[in-house]
Parts: sequence; C-alpha cells; structure tokens
Amino acid sequence: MARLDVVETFHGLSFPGHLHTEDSLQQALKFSFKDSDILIVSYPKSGTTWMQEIVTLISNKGEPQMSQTLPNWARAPWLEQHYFAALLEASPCVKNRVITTHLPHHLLGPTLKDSKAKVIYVSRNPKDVVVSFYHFHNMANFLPEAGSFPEFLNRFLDGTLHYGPWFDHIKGWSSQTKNNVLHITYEEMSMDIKGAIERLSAHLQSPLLEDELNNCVKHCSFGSMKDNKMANYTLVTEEIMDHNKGSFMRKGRIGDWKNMFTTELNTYFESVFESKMEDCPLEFVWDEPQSDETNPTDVASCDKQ
Ligand code: PPS
Repeated sequence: MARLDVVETFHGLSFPGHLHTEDSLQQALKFSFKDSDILIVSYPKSGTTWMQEIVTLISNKGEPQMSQTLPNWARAPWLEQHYFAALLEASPCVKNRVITTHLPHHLLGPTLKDSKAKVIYVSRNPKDVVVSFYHFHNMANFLPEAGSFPEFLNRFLDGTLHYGPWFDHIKGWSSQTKNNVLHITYEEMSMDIKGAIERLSAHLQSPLLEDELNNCVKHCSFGSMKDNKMANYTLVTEEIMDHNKGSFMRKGRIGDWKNMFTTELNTYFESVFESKMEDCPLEFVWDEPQSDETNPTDVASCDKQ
C-alpha cells in the first residue's frame, strides 16, 4: 500500500494516506485499552522514537537486544496506522503492550476515559518541532511538499499540516492530570536523561538497578540510536524516505530553530504563540543551557506537575 500522495481527512484533520486509512483511524477510536498497556503520545517530531527506545530499554532492564533486533514501529506500533492490528498481534511485548499515537486528546480522550493504561505524553518546544518537521517533509515522500520554510511555518501556525494543530495537541494532552499520565519533555530528556529515565521507570513501575539504568542511558543516546537501524529508519525504502535528502536522526539538539528562524519569523511566531497559548501556563525550554548554569531539576519544562 503506497498511497504516497493520498491525504486522509478525519474529523477535519489530515493524515498521510500512506500510513492511515479511514478505517484505521476509526478503529483507533474504538480500541480497547488494557490497564497494562503503555501508551506513548506525542505530536510528530517531539521525541517519539526516543521515547519508544527508552520504554523498550526500561522494559528490558537496559538490555538492547530487543531495540536492536526489532524496528521501533513493530515494538511500539502506532494505534492509528493501518498496519497496527497486525503488528500488535505479532508484538513480543505481551505483558505490557507498548502503543504509540499522534492523535490529539479531543479524538482519543473518550476512548481512554476509563482506562488505567500508563500514558506518557512527550512534548518539545514548538520552534524545534516545526524545524524538525520541515526537514522531515523534505525527506519523507509520504508527506506533502514542504515549500519554503516561511510557508511551512505559516502552515504549522495555522494548524493545517498533517496531524493537525500543535496548539490543540499540547493543550489537550497537557491538561490531563490523572495519575496514569506522565508529562515529560524532550528538553528534560536532553538535559538530564538519567533523571528522565528514573521518572519513567517509576511511572511504569519497572524499577532499575544502577547498572540497568546506566545501560538504558547508553543505548538511548543520540549516537547509539543514530547507528541503530531499528531506530534510525534506514530500513525504510528510498521510495518512501529519501535518505539522500537527510537523516531521520538529524541533529537531536535543543535550539536548532535558530538556524532557520529569521528575526522577523521569530517575532511573528511569538505573536501567534502568545495569543494561542494565552490560556495555557506551560513554559518551554528554547535553548541549550550553558553548561555552568544547568541544574536540570530547576529548569522549567512543559510539565504541569
Ligand atoms: S516522528 O516522525 O514523529 O516519529 O519523529 P520523533 O521521533 O517524534 O522526532 C524526531 C526528532 O527526535 C530526535 N531524536 C533524538 N534527539 C536526541 N536524542 C535522541 N536519542 C533522539 N532520537 C531521536 C531526532 O533527531 C529528531 O529531531 P531533529 O531535531 O530533527 O534532529
């Protein structure tokens, strides 16, 4: 099923038809979660693959065997994609199924309402999200033409890119305060991966010994994941992702937006951001902290807890 140019419209949002069908999207909203499920939720380019790797490693006590032999989309398949049911069926994660989704809360919330599944919402500062998404559009043949960066940024701010508005996604999921939902940011993971893994292992009730924790840290580093073909998407054919136009594991940094935003674009972004986030008290980390000022636990993050 290539459908590289097909756009699937669902509840007013567009999704790449290569990965989604009307039926797969409808099935997602009818899915029956088990309390033992682990659900990774993110807007695209917010650290999804990183979280899939971390959760796999925590579940395997830091042993990289599974994350190095099974592609990320088979270990933690996307709920809304058309191959979900087949992958879940074949998944080796029998005790705790790991599922991923990019769906916004207003669509998936009702499905999850009475579930105790362990949800992990991973978010990232939206300037880095839009830059990462832009570069990804240039290599992923199942996404529309990116156009120029200013045009792309407009579409991001208007909420007309695939997967819908970032603003609705972050506000919808961040307002979920039930105990089974953990909020964590890409920036938090970048600045203190060990602390982030400790929070995650506590949330997943999967305690780690010091050596196991250190192994998780080692195997989920940007360098390890960039070399891991089960996480870096090089298994995907050139027809679908043009690896000559970029890498999925591109930079893995906080603050790369500064290489794409002009002063004018930044001013424009900030005015839209301020008005759309007026009712939302989240704070974001926009820059890589200087090494002498970092106390990761003090840094504000997109976390309401
Ligand atoms: S997707 O397509 O939605 O699944 O993309 P997603 O995985 O959410 O985001 C991809 C970006 O995450 C970066 N990444 C990492 N950064 C730091 N450390 C690790 N280990 C890591 N793994 C993935 C990846 O490089 C993309 O960000 P950019 O800014 O484009 O480099």
